[in-house]
Amino acid sequence: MGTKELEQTLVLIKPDALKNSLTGYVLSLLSQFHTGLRFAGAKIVSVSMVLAEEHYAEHRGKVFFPSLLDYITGLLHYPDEPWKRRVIAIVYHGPEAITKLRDIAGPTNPHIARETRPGCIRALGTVVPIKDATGNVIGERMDNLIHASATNSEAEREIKLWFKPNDIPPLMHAYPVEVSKEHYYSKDNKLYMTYEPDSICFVAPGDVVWKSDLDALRLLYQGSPAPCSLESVVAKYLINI
Ligand code: 3AN
Repeated sequence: MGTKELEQTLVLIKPDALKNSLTGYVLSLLSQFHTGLRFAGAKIVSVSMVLAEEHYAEHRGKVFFPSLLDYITGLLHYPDEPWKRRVIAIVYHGPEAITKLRDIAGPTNPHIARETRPGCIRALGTVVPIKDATGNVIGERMDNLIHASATNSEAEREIKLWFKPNDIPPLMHAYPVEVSKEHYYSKDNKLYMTYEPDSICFVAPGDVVWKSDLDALRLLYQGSPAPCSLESVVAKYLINI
């Protein structure tokens, strides 16, 4: 898979869309009738800081990064109601899924979306000033309702970050999987293959795992450089735990 005909893409319906009750509207714009795309996976996610940081890793260090994390984890829209802090994560599958979803989402900045693409989803978003501790405006945050993967490689990284293979019907798997023969445990961001007190077992023998994750775990366990971090592998196993 990964060809234009059988692409997959990750969509996140973000906390501002949930708060403004736009979920149904967004889902109907993305329906098979309108896009020709099918659901491959869907889940309601309470986004942890680790998952947020991994998802937005490319923006680490930027002035808007802390605010972006507070936004995607739902802290900003539901400061006093933690149970409402959710994101709807969906994998869409079908021809030119990435381009179609980016097109319906529209430009990143809602102001630009309104000027250049009225009718796109992000035209309904807002831009919020980011202030420092003394109240000076130091940047802006874009509350743009929806995330859609930008490229094929981003889609692969993001789908594997948010979804386990078992969250997606086997016949719709876009990436190779492997059955683990080993246990893998995590504690304080360290990897173990035998139980340590207070560690979490995130992969057990018989579990179906993305092959690239198992390859990364083997390298990380040997202390070798791996193409992704331990956090990015573990994050999906800790979703909603
Ligand atoms: P997109 O979501 O359109 O792919 P990315 O991946 O560059 O855009 O950015 C991810 C998110 O980070 C955006 N959805 C937006 O919320 C935020 N963001 C990106 N660039 C900026 C910026 N220059 N100022 C503030 N927030 C930004």
